[in-house]
Amino acid sequence: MMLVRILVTGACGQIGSELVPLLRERYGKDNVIASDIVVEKLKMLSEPYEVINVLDREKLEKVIKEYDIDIIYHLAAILSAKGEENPQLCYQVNINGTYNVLEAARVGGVEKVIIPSSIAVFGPETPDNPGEITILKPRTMYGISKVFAELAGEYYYHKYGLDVRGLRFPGIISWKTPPGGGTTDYAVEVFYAAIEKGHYTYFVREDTTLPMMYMPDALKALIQLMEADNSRLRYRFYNVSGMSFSARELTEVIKKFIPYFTVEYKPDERQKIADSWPSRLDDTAAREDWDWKPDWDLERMAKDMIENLSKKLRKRV
Ligand code: AKB
Repeated sequence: MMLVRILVTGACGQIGSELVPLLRERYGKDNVIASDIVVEKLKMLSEPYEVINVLDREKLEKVIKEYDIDIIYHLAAILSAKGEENPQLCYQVNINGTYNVLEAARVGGVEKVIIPSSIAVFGPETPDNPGEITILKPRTMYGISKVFAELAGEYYYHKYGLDVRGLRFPGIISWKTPPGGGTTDYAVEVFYAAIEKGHYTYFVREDTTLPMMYMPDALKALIQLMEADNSRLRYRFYNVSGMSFSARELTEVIKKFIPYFTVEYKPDERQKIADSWPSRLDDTAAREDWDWKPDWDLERMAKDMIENLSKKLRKRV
């Protein structure tokens, strides 16, 4: 086990709420400091935690110094759909916030910063099944902010030797903490609705096909990339892929487990965002450079989601 002190921003979000307990198991409870803006939610993750708004660079610097932080997982972000409702807020949190984290890390002598990027860095001009080096012309503020995170991360790596790494995540499906404000949220919402009401109205067309990943694979990737030997890394930001499916295919799989489940498709403004993203992505580089391999496919993920969510919601299907 490495002896490190880790700070996690956005610790109460969909990924953070599962990553923090896993990191604490692996590196020791007291070595993983959870941070977020909502103290009530932080209490549920238990100590050590610190209330940090990533717009407050002084606080970031203070916490990094106080705990002698070696590694930061910078998860705090506004997702794509919420970012389109309020691009100004998205700019503030995702671009200024990321800049603050990188600067505080540089000044505080942090060794590594891990930042999730996203398929949102791609745009309509990106060819399908893109690799790492491709056209990055996103049409959302969220996508722009993730391109900023990638380029700024690379800049800090080459200019200051700060070891910034990241993953271009597809939509992440999980049952413990719901995502908030993403375009791919339908792939999580559908499970809640199937179990609670037996019916779901998608906000995308039935042929909408996007890359997705089950949370255990996302957590595995976040830890594996962080621990990877830097000399093997050709890129700072890697594509990772789990599975790709259309909304219709997702419905069909859920029906195998909940035969009475019915759906409607009523695309809204989020359709445009979904249409600007590739339907799958090439993660060959991650497989070659740090031995990435996803464990979950659509059918196993759906079965596991339904089993765990129906227990959580206390609803038999
Ligand atoms: C979103 O839909 O905004 C996120 C993402 C793909 O980054 N889930």
